[in-house]
Amino acid sequence: MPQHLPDDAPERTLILVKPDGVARGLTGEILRRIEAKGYVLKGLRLEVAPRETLEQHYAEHRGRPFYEGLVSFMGSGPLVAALVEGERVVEGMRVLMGSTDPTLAPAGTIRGDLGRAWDTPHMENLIHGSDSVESARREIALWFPEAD
Ligand code: IDP
Ligand code: MG
Repeated sequence: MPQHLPDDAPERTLILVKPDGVARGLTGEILRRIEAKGYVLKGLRLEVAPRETLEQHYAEHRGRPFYEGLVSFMGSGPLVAALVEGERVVEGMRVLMGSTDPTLAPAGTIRGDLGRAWDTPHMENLIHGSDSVESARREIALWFPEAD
């Protein structure tokens, strides 16, 4: 939680509709599911992300075999960055998204219903969501510094 917000401020998470989601015209469907769940959009931006932002965003994956492909894919077209708020929204969004591999993500989830494997070394799975409150804090500072 940003320093100036009280401890009981609503939980927030950083969501990205990845370039595959935007290119496939699924931005509306993905945001619809987030809003239908009852979470609230507090920030929303369409952009081609600078490589430096993507390198910072995925710093934990540097050195992995899929890292270069992942970073270049994430910069290959516009993505949508969303600041999303709600009670237990970090873990709630992870459930709504489904597991990382879209082939194995359960039906009913964003990745399970809308994603599939393609012939790429990286995984195209439509959406990013912060994996912990701590990661959310770091990622919100990166993507929405004005809201931090
Ligand atoms: P997450 O997006 O479900 O949190 P992470 O493990 O944080 O998954 O990985 C970040 C992203 O890197 C994934 O969403 C996916 O696009 C890609 N990725 C993760 N693991 C692999 C892999 O083993 N092969 C290819 N791409 C991967
Ligand atoms: Mg992750």
